[in-house]
Amino acid sequence: MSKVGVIMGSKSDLPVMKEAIDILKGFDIEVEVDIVSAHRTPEKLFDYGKHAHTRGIKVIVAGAGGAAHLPGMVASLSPLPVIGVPVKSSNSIDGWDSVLSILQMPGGVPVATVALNGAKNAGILAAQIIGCSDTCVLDKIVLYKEGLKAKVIDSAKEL
Ligand code: RP5
Repeated sequence: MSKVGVIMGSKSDLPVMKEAIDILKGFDIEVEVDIVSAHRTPEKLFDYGKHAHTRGIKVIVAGAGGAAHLPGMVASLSPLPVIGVPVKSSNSIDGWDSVLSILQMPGGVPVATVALNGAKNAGILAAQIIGCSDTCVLDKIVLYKEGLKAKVIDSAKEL
C-alpha cells in the first residue's frame, strides 16, 4: 500500500500538520508521521531523505517554521515528490521567512509549496499524487470534490 510520509521540524508544528494527517487518513491513506529537524537532528534528516522511498512512502509532506530548511533538504536527498508546508511558528517573524525558505528552491530541486499553515491542502495534494496510480484514492478525491461543490450550493440556498 502507498504511504505518505508526514514530517515536521518540531512537535510544536503538530497542530498545523495534523490537518494533513487527518485529511490523508480520511482518504484511507496510510500515513507515517515523524519529527525530523533539519538543524537539531541533521543525521536523522539525511537518513530519512535517503531511505523514505525504500519503505513504501510515495510522497513526503514536510512542514517547518522560521528558517525552514527541512522540506528543501529532504527534497535534495529524496527521489520522492516533496510538498512543503510553511508553518507560522513561534520563531517566525511573520511567516514570510518560512514561506520564502521553502518556496525559493534552486533549479533542479523542486518543493511544491502550499500556503502558510496550508497543511490541509498539502494532504489533499499528496492524496492526488497517490490517486494518479490508485483508483480507490482517485474515487475518494472525486467524491471529496463533489462534497465541496455541494457545500457551496447548499450555503447559497440558505442565503
Ligand atoms: C522550526 O523551528 C520548527 O519546524 C518549528 O516550526 C520552529 C520552532 O521549533 P521549536 O522551538 O518550537 O521546537 O525548526
